[in-house]
Amino acid sequence: MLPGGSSQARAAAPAPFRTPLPIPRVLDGAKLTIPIREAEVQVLPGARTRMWTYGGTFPGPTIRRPAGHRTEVTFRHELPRSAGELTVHLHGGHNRTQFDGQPGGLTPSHPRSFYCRIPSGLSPRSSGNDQLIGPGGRRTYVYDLTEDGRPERAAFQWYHDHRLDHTSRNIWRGLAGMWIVDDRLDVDLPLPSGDRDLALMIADRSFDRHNQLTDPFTGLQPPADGVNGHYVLVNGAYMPHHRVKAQRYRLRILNASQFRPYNLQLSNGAHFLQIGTDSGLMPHPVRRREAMIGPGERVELVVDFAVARGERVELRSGPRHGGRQSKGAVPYAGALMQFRVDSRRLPDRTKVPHKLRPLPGWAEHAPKKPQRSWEITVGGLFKTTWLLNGRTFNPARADARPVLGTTETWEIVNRTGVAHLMHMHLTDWYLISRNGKPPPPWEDCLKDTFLIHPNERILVAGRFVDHLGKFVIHCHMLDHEDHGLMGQFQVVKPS
Ligand SMILES: [Cu+2]
Repeated sequence: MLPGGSSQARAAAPAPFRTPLPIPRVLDGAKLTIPIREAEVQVLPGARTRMWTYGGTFPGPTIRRPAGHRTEVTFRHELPRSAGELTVHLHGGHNRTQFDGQPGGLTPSHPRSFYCRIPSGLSPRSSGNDQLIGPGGRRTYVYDLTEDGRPERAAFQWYHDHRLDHTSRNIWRGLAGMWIVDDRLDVDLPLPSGDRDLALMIADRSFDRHNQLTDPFTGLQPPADGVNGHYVLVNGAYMPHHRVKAQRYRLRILNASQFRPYNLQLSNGAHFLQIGTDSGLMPHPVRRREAMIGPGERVELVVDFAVARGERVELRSGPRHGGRQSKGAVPYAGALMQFRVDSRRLPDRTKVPHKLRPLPGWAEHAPKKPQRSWEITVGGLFKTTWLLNGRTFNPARADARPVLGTTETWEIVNRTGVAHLMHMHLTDWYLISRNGKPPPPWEDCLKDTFLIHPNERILVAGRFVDHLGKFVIHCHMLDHEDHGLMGQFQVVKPS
């Protein structure tokens, strides 16, 4: 049986491009409260889908804030008790450890971990359980949106659940939303803005014939534990359409899927300019015809619809031209959504400057030799798990101790037959090399999530500033992260 519950009666495929693209409401206040609650969400035509939501919608509200402006978000856990404890991670943020959405450990409602060897009897502090949100409870996360004492880089980030063993299930049920950080440099560039700045969350899901989400998570075991949904949704709708003017648009695109990568292309074969990655603007735009994003990754593209006046253009995902097609890195093939381009000719005062945001000095001067190595394997006799340096996740253990104020270069090696997407919390990372070769221009910049093919070895550098404490490093294929592929580093004071 294919993951995704193909043994169950499946929802019939709706006609494509009927539904208008949903635009999640934008919250821009300094103090926000978001209930985490069940809601009936119109995903497919017909019956609504019962989901777990941030604030009643899927995706949750988009939070948009200026860099350097302290932001407090109170999440209230109003889901049924059976959901257990929750935790919220702002992916891409330079968060303090206590506001980073730690996965936590074992609790009375989650007394055993099937895949992770977690000692019993850990204190609430060492397990991170003191930072979880219990049913009926609430927690206020404080985000400074700063890095090294200054406003952080503008970037397209997202927030989602990160609970031990249940991240994949919790996000599948709906716990994901987008987050945009703006800053002066980005806002002052003559890039498309306002309703020509579109944030798109791509996520696949499977539904039964009553339009309810399937539960594809039982019985999955590494290395065959990647869940693919039958329907690819954009902002929570199946193959929506969006009316655009014949002008340039900035598309911020997030892959919030469990396992599936998308190789983004336009159906008219047009080029676009990639201007950003996970970590915001790149040093220079890169002209491309396709851009691959795996789970957790983001790209920002400027598409000029003036060349397609009066036409319909699909954003689609298709085969890669070049690049490896390893297991886990084979992109979805098909349309994602449709743009209906207005036929009127319009002036366009936007442009994409050749210089966007320079690389920070630390990235160019990072050590070329790795101080730390992380090796991904799969193992086990009776039950297989993913392993990072031979071990599964234990919230009380940290496997690296970078010193505050330093830059470290890390090696990550994939010794499995499946591609992985490694994500390191706390800071932005600079990709130095893949298998000893310098990266292509669209990876020669800062990012926070990295595709690593089987038998590939990457070198990445990160700078540890502002925050002491424990942070996780894990695969962003959500079932992999739930099934052992997660470790921790602890930022320590200089001795
Ligand atoms: Cu993985």
